[in-house]
Amino acid sequence: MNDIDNIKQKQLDAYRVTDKGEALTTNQGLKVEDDEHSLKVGPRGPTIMEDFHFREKMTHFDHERIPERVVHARGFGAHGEFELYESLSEYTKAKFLTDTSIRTPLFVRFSTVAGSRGSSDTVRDVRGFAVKFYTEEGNYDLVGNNMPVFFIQDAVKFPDFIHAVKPEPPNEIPQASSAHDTFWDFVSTNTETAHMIMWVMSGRALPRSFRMMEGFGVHTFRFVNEQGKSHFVKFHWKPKLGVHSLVWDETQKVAGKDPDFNRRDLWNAIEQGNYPEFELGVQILKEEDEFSFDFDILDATKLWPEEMVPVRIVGKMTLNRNTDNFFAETEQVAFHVGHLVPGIDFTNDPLLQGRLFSYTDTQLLRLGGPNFPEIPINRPIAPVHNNQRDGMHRMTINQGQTSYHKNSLANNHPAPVPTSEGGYRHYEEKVEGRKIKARSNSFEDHFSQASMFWHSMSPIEQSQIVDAFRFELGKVMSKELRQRVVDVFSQVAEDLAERIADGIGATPIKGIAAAPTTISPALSMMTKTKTAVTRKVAVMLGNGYHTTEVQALLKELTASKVTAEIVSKTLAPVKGVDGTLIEPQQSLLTAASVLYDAVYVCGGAQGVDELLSDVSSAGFVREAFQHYKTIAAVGDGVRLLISAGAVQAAGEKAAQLNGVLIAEEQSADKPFYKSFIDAIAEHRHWNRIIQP
Ligand code: HDD
Repeated sequence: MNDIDNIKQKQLDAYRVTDKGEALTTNQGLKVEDDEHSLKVGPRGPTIMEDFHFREKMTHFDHERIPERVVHARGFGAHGEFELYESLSEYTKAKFLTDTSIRTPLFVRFSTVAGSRGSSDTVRDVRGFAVKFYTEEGNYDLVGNNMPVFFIQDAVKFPDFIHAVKPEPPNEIPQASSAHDTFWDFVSTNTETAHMIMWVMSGRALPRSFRMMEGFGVHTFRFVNEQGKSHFVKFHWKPKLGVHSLVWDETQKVAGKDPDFNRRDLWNAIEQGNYPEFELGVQILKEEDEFSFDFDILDATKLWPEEMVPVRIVGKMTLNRNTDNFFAETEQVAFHVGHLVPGIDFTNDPLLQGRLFSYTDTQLLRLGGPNFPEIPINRPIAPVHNNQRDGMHRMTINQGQTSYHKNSLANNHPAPVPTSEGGYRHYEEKVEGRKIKARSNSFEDHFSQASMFWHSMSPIEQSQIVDAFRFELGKVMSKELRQRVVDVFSQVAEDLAERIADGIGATPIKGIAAAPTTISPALSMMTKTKTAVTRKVAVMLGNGYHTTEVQALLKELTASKVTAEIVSKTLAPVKGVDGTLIEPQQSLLTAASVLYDAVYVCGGAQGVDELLSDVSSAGFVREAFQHYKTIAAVGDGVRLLISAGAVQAAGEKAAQLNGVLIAEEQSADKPFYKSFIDAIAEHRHWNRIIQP
């Protein structure tokens, strides 16, 4: 479907305004003559209140900010659409999941959780993955994360958990980081966090790109079909580009070099027409199987191993349009886990139930009153008619005398609709019990799935997890607290606890670790799709570069949808051997290898000397090497690799095994470029530096 045909885009068109070629006016439409000076008594005299343009402009400015989200403050949105591969009518009557001819418009907002609005993109954190489907039956919001489990089991603990992870009260330090005492204090005193902590200490918390992370609805939801039969369901998003992470050292450097790294990546991909795609997957369970597992399916700290309950791929989301205005769309969008359509319902997961209160409540404050569903980005494409009236910022001009139900003056309209005609009816689950402040015993096992996660990781992923614990706990001031955390994770896996303890001067407890429930290869990022598509290469060159080599390289990269940027010593045009000029996009000053997936050093003695004359060129390559990235060099370019320590003068061959490719000038040909692109597809060459 073309963007123009998209019904939500048409609706938004009614609100889109361009100022191109227009006269400057006040909010009353009055044309403004002077926007340079306030009205004064003489050029050096006092300003006069009569200056309505000044007052209006200043007042609006003074009120331009709204409260940031209490969590997920930093986010980035995009428009897209959803197509269904196969009907799920056996399980649900939701129209957008049963009619394969429908393309459902949607809006996505990715986010970090702990940081403020202006914090950096690449911090260690969970990523929010919220999707608003504008379906014909009303808005359906799938408000998930990039991890399939959560820190706590009951929503009443959410404010405590967030207080613990947010910066500490005396000084609001540290920003956007869990590496501090209160967070780890919470973890050590609330052991239900153990499984989620394993995810947060892994590369899943450092996504290379929003386009390369999975999404999860986390809770167990309910599908209800036309016959009223119910199944349990978990939702998954699977990125077409695979699941890939940055390495820790890289994330910290990127945070300084480009705090908007993930935002920019998504924006550019969409601008370039490389539309990110995520497939929707569902895990479905019969109601009868509710108690067939050694965990409780209502416990949000547990996942359903994909090897036990396969993920069925049923459709695809494509993100194909950037926002026109960040504030109007991304900042004002309001998701709610309780926005459902017929065919989808809740379960009694106590985390989910509690979320149902929080979202509207917080949005009333953030968006200034009860009428935020009327903000263009939040409006459903389905018609809205009810007896809700008035309040701050009401946009709709409701006509007619009645605003109540039941009425006789308006023939009892707007009228409720029977379920056979689309009226939402809650699933009639039978529930019995005493009112009690308690948690089911079936939620008591906090460690088996944490252990499963640990034992399902590859050795490199395990090392990264250990390093993450060592870093985070290394920032914890209280020694006692560090030890308490080691005590807790001694219950997850003995080798994990030992390795953490080794790094922070603590002592593991032996013999108390949980046996993993199962091993789930699907949890490892190493098992995911690999492709070079949309990866970014720094092509380093200087004057005297070989024109044919660079042209052939760029052609091959473009053909494989790999993005390239020319990096030179300065931004001045660079001359090739045959006099061809090329404009570098970046200089050694503006670029850094952490912003690229791979580095290619072109041949040509003069150009390489020029690069080498700037000491940062060797650092550029060295950093790419340390971050396991693909590096290639041709002819004299190899000298730069040697000075970076990426190859030894005599050890060139061995290095080739580890994603470092070198070639003589005459053999820089199509097969060489292909090997380079294949190596980029590997994402990283983890075997380059063997970690303990
Ligand atoms: Fe939440 C925002 C995801 C538990 C309370 N949450 C928020 C967003 C996402 C999630 C993606 C950002 C939406 C956006 O981009 O605007 N939250 C989750 C997931 C959870 C979860 C996957 C567990 C499975 N959340 C959770 C609990 C509570 C909240 C238990 C409270 C009881 N969440 C909120 C909130 C936020 C929010 C305070 C902040 C801003 C907003 O809602 O609109 O209401």
